[in-house]
Amino acid sequence: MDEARKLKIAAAAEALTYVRNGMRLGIGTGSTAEEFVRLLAEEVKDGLEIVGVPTSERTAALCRELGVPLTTLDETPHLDLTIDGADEVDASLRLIKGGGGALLREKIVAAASDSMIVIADQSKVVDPLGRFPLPIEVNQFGLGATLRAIEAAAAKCGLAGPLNLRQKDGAPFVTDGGHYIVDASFGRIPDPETLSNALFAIPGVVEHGLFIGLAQAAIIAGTDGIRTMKR
Ligand code: ABF
Repeated sequence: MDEARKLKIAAAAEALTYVRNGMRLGIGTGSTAEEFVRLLAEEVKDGLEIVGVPTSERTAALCRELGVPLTTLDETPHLDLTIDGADEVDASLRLIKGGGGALLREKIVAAASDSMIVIADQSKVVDPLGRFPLPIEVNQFGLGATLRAIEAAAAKCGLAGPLNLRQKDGAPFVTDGGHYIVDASFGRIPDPETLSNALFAIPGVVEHGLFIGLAQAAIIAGTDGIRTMKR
């Protein structure tokens, strides 16, 4: 097994220690979250009773395959804990998410949870955010106008950079919610709160990948062991 996967499994295993019998869980998306699902499924086989809300169709399919019981936010609107990966984490536990294309459901699920724990390897810890292009989920309607508005909003925050419409198999990538994703390479984002508010003011922006004030802890796996960052 390669070193990167070992670190993902180590972070996922530590996150599992926070899971208690009877919990309603938000279940994240991405390769680190998938390791968590695999470990969780083993515990379920051994008698752990939980229900989970998956943050993507991809995660839902893996949970079904491995026998992790699922529910929805309609049936279970209040969750105890969400465990999810991230593309970047800063020292204040502000995140960039959305590299896996599931940011809207991930944010809805995290916001419905009493707490959110991020699982990641050391390479995801940055200062400041912005090395990873910021995913912005946009309505398909009015794409050109929305791109122009994103540029203007970024400029007001002193930011600029290419906006790339995410592609898959030669066509625009479409999210589980039926939207497009624009990957914004702004570089360093010194004031994520101001950028977040500026993006939310654009009607065509459905959601963006800045997660601010949602994570209570981040379990970070490095070659020298595991550490837990807390707010
Ligand atoms: C999801 O998966 C995302 O929000 C993030 O984009 C990605 C992280 O994936 P991985 O764990 O594969 O690096 O959590």
